[in-house]
Amino acid sequence: MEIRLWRELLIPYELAVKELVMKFNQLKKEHKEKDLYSPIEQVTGRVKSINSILEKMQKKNISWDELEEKVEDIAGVRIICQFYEDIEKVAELIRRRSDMQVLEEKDYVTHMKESGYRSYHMIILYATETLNGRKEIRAEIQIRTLAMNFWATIEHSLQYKYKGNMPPHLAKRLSRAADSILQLDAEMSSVRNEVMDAQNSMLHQSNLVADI
Ligand code: 0O2
Repeated sequence: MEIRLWRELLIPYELAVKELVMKFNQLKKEHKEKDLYSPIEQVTGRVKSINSILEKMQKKNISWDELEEKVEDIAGVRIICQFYEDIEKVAELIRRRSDMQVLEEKDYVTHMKESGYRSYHMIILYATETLNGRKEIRAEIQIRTLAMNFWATIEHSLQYKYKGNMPPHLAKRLSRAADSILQLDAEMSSVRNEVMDAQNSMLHQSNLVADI
């Protein structure tokens, strides 16, 4: 496909990523303004590169007609949480929204992938409005803890380096590291209430200073 046509195709996806990142950051801000603990710590987004889209189409035998239905992560948003329990809170916030419709949920948090990957994925339908009018697109939202994100980032770089042929000794180490991440999240959860109290009182104080 010509580059001009790719650009045209990707316009609503670029818009969706920008809007979704802005909306989730706004949710984080709203929690803070109301002196509430925010289950959202950080939000990032990206539009999948053309090369990556082509690779996925090849790997999964996806035709051009099926592209927008079957490559569900052309628009991708990642929501990072501090604690394990926050993941479900964020998922529930998304389920209750009227501006996005959840099509599918993939729970790799309780059902870890063989690699050791943990994350909660939601595929949503999201309406965009461009010069060409209204278009509903699919987007993938990945929700994970800071610790899960640490693991996934390192593993992703290694996957990239070894192009899917990860040496077994490395895969084993990563699998052990994934167990440690699980333990770390559990330990952190046990101090969650203390941390939430501390953050709420810090927020309250900074809001008081801002009011002066
Ligand atoms: P990117 O943009 O480089 O992150 P797939 O397993 O990818 O063929 P599917 O069914 O399309 O299949 O999606 P899945 O498994 O729900 O999730 C796809 C995305 O989740 C990946 O996107 C990664 O971002 C992330 N992911 C899934 N498994 C792993 C894993 O083992 N390690 C890491 N680090 N991330 C994973 P892409 O396509 O890889 O693209």
